[in-house]
Amino acid sequence: MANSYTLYGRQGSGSLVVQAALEEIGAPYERIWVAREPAALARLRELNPTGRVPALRLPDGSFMFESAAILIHLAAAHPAAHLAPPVGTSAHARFLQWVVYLSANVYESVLRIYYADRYSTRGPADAEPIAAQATADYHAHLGLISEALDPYVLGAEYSVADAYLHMLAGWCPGDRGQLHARLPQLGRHSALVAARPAMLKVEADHAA
Ligand SMILES: N[C@@H](CCC(=O)N[C@@H](CS)C(=O)NCC(=O)O)C(=O)O
Repeated sequence: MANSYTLYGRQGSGSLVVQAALEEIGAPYERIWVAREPAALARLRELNPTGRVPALRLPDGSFMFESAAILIHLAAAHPAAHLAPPVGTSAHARFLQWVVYLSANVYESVLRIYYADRYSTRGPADAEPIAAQATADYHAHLGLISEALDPYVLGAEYSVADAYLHMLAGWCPGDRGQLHARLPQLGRHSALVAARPAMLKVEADHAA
């Protein structure tokens, strides 16, 4: 589709938050699920050399990857959607802080949990302790950002950082109820974000 976005993703992957942002914006977009076959991965690498999702084709035909960068770009490109505070304000500085925090810490630890065998030259032999440390890190990172919730990451105003946190906290290994019992403000946050029409639509698409 010319003049619209094309989102490359997979069900249950980090493309969920980008899709939620596109829905909030109301921008036309095509959503493509990338298969795991070698040919599909080779095609993905032509667009995104990391071979990962999400990747986004912009309306001018260029491509970008890295979920945090995509979210920051979409919020800046569509200010009327109010997905971030105005650029240059101290509220925007805090927005950048938390989006980068989520990417560099929460997303990073969740990848160590689910791809633990990639983090040692011994492969699966070390996966168990690597995943255990990653799980501890993930909970510590979620605990830190939960301290900021009031009820959203930036206070009273929703931003796309909230959708990012909601997605990443939803990937909690084990019982999410226990996570929310330990971090009740995170449980309240999750309920608020999950009830947004854009998130309801996109979570249903990812669960279908
Ligand atoms: N730093 C990247 C991480 C993307 C990433 O690792 N995505 C996962 C899915 S959530 C993926 O593509 N995994 C497939 C693989 O690594 O083989 C981002 O934030 O976009």
